[in-house]
Amino acid sequence: MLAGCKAWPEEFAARYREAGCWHGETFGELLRKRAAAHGERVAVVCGDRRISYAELDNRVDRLAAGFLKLGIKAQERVIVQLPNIASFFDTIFALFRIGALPVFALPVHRRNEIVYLCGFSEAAAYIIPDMESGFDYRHLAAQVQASVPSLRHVIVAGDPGPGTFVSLDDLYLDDSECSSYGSDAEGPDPGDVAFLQLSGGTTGLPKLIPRTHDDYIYSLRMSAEICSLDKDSVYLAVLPVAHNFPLSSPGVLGTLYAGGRVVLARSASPETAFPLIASEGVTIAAVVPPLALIWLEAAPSRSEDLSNLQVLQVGGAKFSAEAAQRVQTVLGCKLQQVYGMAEGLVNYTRLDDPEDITVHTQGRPMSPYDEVRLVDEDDVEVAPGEVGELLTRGPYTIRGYYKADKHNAKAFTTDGFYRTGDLASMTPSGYLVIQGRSKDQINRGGDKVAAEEVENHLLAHPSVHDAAVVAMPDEYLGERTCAFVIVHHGAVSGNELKAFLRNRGLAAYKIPDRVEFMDSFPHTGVGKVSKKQLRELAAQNQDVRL
Ligand code: J2J
Repeated sequence: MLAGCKAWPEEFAARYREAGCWHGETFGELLRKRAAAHGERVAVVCGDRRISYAELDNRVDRLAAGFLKLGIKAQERVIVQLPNIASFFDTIFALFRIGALPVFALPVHRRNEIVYLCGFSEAAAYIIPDMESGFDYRHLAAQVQASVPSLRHVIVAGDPGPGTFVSLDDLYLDDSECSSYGSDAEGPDPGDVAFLQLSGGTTGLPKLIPRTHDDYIYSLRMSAEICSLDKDSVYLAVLPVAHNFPLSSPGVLGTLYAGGRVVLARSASPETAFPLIASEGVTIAAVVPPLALIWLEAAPSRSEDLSNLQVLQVGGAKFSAEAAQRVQTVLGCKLQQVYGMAEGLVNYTRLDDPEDITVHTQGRPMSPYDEVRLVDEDDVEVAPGEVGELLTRGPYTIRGYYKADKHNAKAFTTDGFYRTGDLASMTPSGYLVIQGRSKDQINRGGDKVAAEEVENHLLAHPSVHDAAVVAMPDEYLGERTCAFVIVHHGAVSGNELKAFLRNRGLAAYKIPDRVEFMDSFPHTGVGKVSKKQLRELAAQNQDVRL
């Protein structure tokens, strides 16, 4: 396994293989088989382009050969920061095929995140679009390259500009040239890491999640089965496809696993998504709760025919029961709640569950081999029905973050359970209800913000003596961030602090929505900053000066 990654202990690996979870297949082989089975059927729709399975497989071979020719080697890390465009699939499958490892960045990430990802993963290349949503990623890449000299290549999907950046389009070799780079010759092992996914994070620096071909393909197979995907399924990707939910639950990869069709949307707005649902006959789509609210509000006044849509998946953050019960009547489709995490465990309400379960629970584990425990602060199992922290291990849940031994000792139990930091209870029939969170994170409508990361950036400001970042309730996003700040000298305004964070290259969703100044922080009995009290203060919309 890749250095810096923790494999499953052999007895577990043997169990997962014997049980048939891990089939010993790689992503490269998977695509090859789907191309053989579905040849001319459309795999990906991107704007006016319709790409068949055979074409995708061929493009992937040609790009894989191009990556090899450029000098990208097996196990090398490549930061992939692409929006919902067809090149995303060529790129990741080509990297999978040569055993190079995509590191999935989100389009919203900026200099701070990307410099860290490139440096920490010692990336060989960084792949970007030219422009997207008015933002020029080539400017970002130039800054990144200046900070991370070891980065060998910046590859641009689109116009690479005048400098040294490489055009992705130019990397596709001709069929005749491909054989000399024999991308299939030494494919990766199914037990190897296939890519690194980004964790929502609870610490000062984001963590990387190593997922193997075996474990991820198992999660796709189970997801596709639970969501009844087949070759007639049409999945609409409105969330950024690099995120674990639209990537794999069952997402775009689960859809390709099932031989279905992926329709890529550049925007999640009803104005973009609804016409696509109508014209492409979309059968399933996945959204985060704030987006579900927007779709629910827009639907009654829109004229598109949404009747093909059978399932709307909602996940990433808690969906209110009030909104959940409107999905079927307003959108005319089944609601499926999805509670998952890039570290592994994914829970689904099942398509034949009664409304009471789909509205009031966040589903149950997708695999019979998922182990789930709800424990108190001493790691003792709570009584049935009580709330506890959810611990989990299983055939597609990692045993450790990449190069993070110290953090792993805290984030995993000694017997390999991942501490999710989520507080949940379980119904008698085994469904989970998310009740809150023990981790120091803000869930901004599905976008996860690690409080410590933002606090560290605030502390870098010369006027800031101390900072504490907490969640405050929000009608649409569920939560927004509130930063409490103690200033030690000089005057600084909330807007100046926000601008300071933006200038440090922090992604926009991490910039606090509100900044409040205080003279001192409330403390707990043991002298720690009481985030509980700060959350209560933030929830009251009043002058919080103490
Ligand atoms: C409450 N909190 C939820 C839900 C995730 C499928 C779906 C989502 C993710 C994801 C994913 C929640 N209700 N329905 O990777 O494959 C919060 C929890 C969890 C964290 C994980 C998937 N669904 N959450 O959101 O890695 O706190 O993955 O631990 O981004 O989101 O975040 P992330």
